[in-house]
This record gives sequence, structure tokens and C-alpha cells, in this order.
Amino acid sequence: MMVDKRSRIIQEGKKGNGPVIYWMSRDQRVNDNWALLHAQDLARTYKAPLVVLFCLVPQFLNATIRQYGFMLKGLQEIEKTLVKKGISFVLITGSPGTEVPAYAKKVKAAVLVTDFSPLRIKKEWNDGVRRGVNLPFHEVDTHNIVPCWIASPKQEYAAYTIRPKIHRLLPQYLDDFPSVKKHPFPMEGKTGPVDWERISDVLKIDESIQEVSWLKPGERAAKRALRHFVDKKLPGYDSKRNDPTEDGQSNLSPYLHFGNISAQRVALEVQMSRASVQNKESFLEELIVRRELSDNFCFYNSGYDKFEGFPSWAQASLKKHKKDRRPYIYTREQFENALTHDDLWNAAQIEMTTKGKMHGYMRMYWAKKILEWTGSPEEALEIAIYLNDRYELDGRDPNGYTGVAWSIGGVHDRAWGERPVFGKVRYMSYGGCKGKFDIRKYIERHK
Ligand code: FAD
Ligand code: FO1
Repeated sequence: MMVDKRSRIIQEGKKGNGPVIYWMSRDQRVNDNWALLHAQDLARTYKAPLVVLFCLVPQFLNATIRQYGFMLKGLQEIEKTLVKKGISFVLITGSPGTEVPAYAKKVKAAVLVTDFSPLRIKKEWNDGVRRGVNLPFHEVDTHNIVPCWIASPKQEYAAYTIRPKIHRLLPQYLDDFPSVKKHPFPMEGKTGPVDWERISDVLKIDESIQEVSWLKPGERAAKRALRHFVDKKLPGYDSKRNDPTEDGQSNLSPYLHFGNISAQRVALEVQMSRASVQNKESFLEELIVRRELSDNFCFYNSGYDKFEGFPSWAQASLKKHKKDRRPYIYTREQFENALTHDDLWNAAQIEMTTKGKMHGYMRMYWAKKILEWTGSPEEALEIAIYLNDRYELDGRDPNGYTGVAWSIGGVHDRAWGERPVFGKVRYMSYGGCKGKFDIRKYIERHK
């Protein structure tokens, strides 16, 4: 069975004569979704119905009601959009490794399509599904512009090594999307609507973390956020993006994390805008090279959230300084409640817990200070990942694991002058921040 340039066959299997299923997971959107387009192509070829299946897990990598609330509202919008196109939306709950095969068997699915994620948890889910069904099973990378396994066959050393590989392939992959057609073959019988009230009963999550109100969930809100960014903020992006007192970032990361918007769509809109080449290139470097480098790191390094995932120079250097006296030592609770001696660090932590989105520049300082004020790099890694996954709307993401590994373990960075605790891992200081932006203003804002 043919697959296109963004798909790969996880299992050949034996085709059923029921619907084609797109098991949606990472890329939660209807438009600009290559996995959905591939599934619809197959369904039209086989004159089969098309079902979008979402398997809701009761808990997910320290997510709380803040992230589940955002996600579920986005999924409700997807259900409405799909039904208007004659495409069924089915939500099941439990572990995907057992529930997805059970559903596929129940409807005698023809083919199973899913979207790509480099994280361990999705590989485990895919393995469970592969063992559970003997169906053609295709994986489509509709998160990256250049599919992860095509951009590079191995873990890349840094941005400068993956950049030429991605740029060389952009002309072939940064193309426009066809639209999702009205589907001509309906499912027999009722396949919805989802009982969204009952659904939240299955969740086993922390409901004490406030949902956010400053960012609206869903595909339409994501599109508006992109429009606003391109029209109002892209022209000042390069100069403002690293100033935490400016609102210079796009705020697209929660939408990109949940897949409510395609990075490829963002890149196309940015390229077509009237902003300067400097601002466009500065933004596309982050959106394409840094983001796709994160998927590369998580895909090819199974220790992406472990000390062993750090480059050997950093592991050796951090080990050599493991016994160095730490100037301060804090517990996870003290970090979580912003109870350190450092008012700048505390302000960043408060921005994370109250807003659900810490400024990108502060995330580097924030993580590096956790390394400086804990007993070991392993403990620092654990605390940084725990807090990042628990409070950030865009957390539980390859960008997060890579960002923490960059800050604490020098991943994708070079060795710097050796110093206590950090060894040759790049250091960042309070004074350094003071020289870069108005820290008083930032601290006042996030007391
Ligand atoms: P913009 O500056 O508008 O960037 C647009 C997009 O480019 C981002 O949405 C993101 O997809 C990509 N991008 C920007 N900077 C980076 C980067 N350094 N690495 C990879 N991609 C980047 N990003 C997350 O999406 N989730 C996380 O949990 C996360 N945790 C981080 C933790 C640490 C310790 C560090 C140092 C960085 C982390 N980042 C994370 C990366 C970056 O800080 C965020 O992607 C960015 O701040 C998101 O805000 P934005 O979309 O408004 O950014
Ligand atoms: N994806 C799912 O398929 N099912 C879920 O229940 C689910 C919950 C969830 C909660 C928080 C969050 O940040 C992401 C969540 N995701 C969920 C999406 C997740 O990004 C994808 O599952 C990826 O495939 C994992 O890498």
C-alpha cells in the first residue's frame, strides 16, 4: 500500500473492509493535518467511511486540569468541524495500547493511521497497538515540516549541524496544504456525539491548578493568534524576543504543543508577511530549526530526560564537580513556591505557576539555577521537568525535555570555562540578566 513522503509503514497488516481510522494524538486539528489528509486519501480510494479516533488517557506526564481543560475544549471544536465534513469523531478512554485495537476490531477497520511523536510514551502506545491489531498501520509526521526520520538518520550535535539538512529539504516540504474534503462515505449507525460531561469523570488529575483565561483554546483561536503575531509582533520579534519585560514572543507554543496549529502553516504565513528578512529568519530559526532539533534529540536519544542523555563532556564535567559546595540548597517545594533567595528566579517561577507560560529567556536562567541550588544534576533534572510538565501549558513536549537538557546538561551547546557545580556547562548569572533587560520591571510584574 502506497504511502506519501511524510508517512512510513509501521505494519503492513491485512486490510479490513470497514472505515479508515485516523488515531489522532499529537496533532489535534482538522486543517493542515497531513495524517488526516493521508487517511482521507485512503478512505476515498477504498470508498470507505473515515473516523477520527481520540483515546483519552486518565493521566499524562504530570498534566493537570490546566492542560486537560485547554485540550478538551480544543477537541470539542474538532468534533464539530469534522461532523460538518461527514467525518466521524469518536472519543474512547483508557490505555491506547488496548483501547485502540479493541475499537479497530469492533468496526473492522480497513487501515489505521496515526500522527508522529518522538516521546517514549507514544512509542509504547504504538507498540501496544501494533501487537493488538494485524492491520495496515501508518505513521505520519505532521508535526515537523521535514519529517523527523527524513531530516536526519541520527542524533544531531547542535543547531548548526541539522540546519543545512533541514534547509536543503524545505523546498520539497514547505508546500501548501490541500483542504479536507466533505467525505462521501458515511459511517453506518451513530458514532457520536461525545458525552463531554461524563468524559471528565474518567480523569485522575490534579484539579487544584488554575486553568488559564488569557489564551483561548482551539484551532480557530490558534489561527487568530497567528494572525495577531504576524501583523503586530513579527516586525519587532528579533529585537524583543529575548526581553522578558516585552510581550515579544508569538505565544504559539501551547497551540503547537497540542497540534491546534501546524508549524508548516505558521512558516508559510510568516514567509508571506511584509516583515523584514531579519525578523522572519530569526523567528523561522526558532520555529523550524530549534523545534525540529528537539524532536530529533528525543527521537534518537532514549535518555532525553535523563543525565545519561547529556553529551559525554558534560556528564564527565558535572560528575567532576558533583561534590562542589552549592551556595544554596532548596527542596522541590521551595522551588515550586518561589521561596528562594533570588527575587528574579522567584518572579520567573511565579510567571510559570500563575500564567502557565514562562518567558523563553527566563526558562534558561530558571533551569540553570535549579542545577546550582540542588544536590546533584540528576535531582535538578527531575525537579525542572516536574515543574515544567506540571505548570507550563506547552510542557510535556520534546522542546521542554530538550530545553531542560540544554540548560542543565549542555545538550546542543558547547563547553564553556570550567567553574564550580556547572563544570563546563554554560553558566548564567543574575548580573548577566541585569545587563540584558530591566529585571526590576519583570520582578514587579510577577510578584
Ligand atoms: P516564540 O519565541 O514565539 O517561538 C515560536 C516557536 O518556536 C515556539 O512555539 C517553539 O515551537 C519554537 N521555539 C522557540 N524557542 C525554542 C527553543 N529554545 N527550543 C525549541 N523550540 C523553540 N518549549 C515548549 O514548547 N515547551 C516546553 O515545555 C519548553 N520548555 C523549555 C524549558 C527550558 C528550560 C528551556 C530553556 C526552553 C523551553 N522551551 C519549551 C523552548 C522555548 O522556551 C519555548 O518554545 C518558547 O518560549 C515558547 O513560547 P513562544 O511560542 O511564544 O515562542
Ligand atoms: N494525547 C492523547 O492521545 N491522549 C491524551 O489523553 C492526551 C492527553 C494529554 C494531556 C496533556 C498534554 O500536554 C498532551 C496530551 N496528549 C494526549 C497529547 C500528546 O502530546 C500526544 O499524546 C503525543 O503523541 C505524546 O507525545
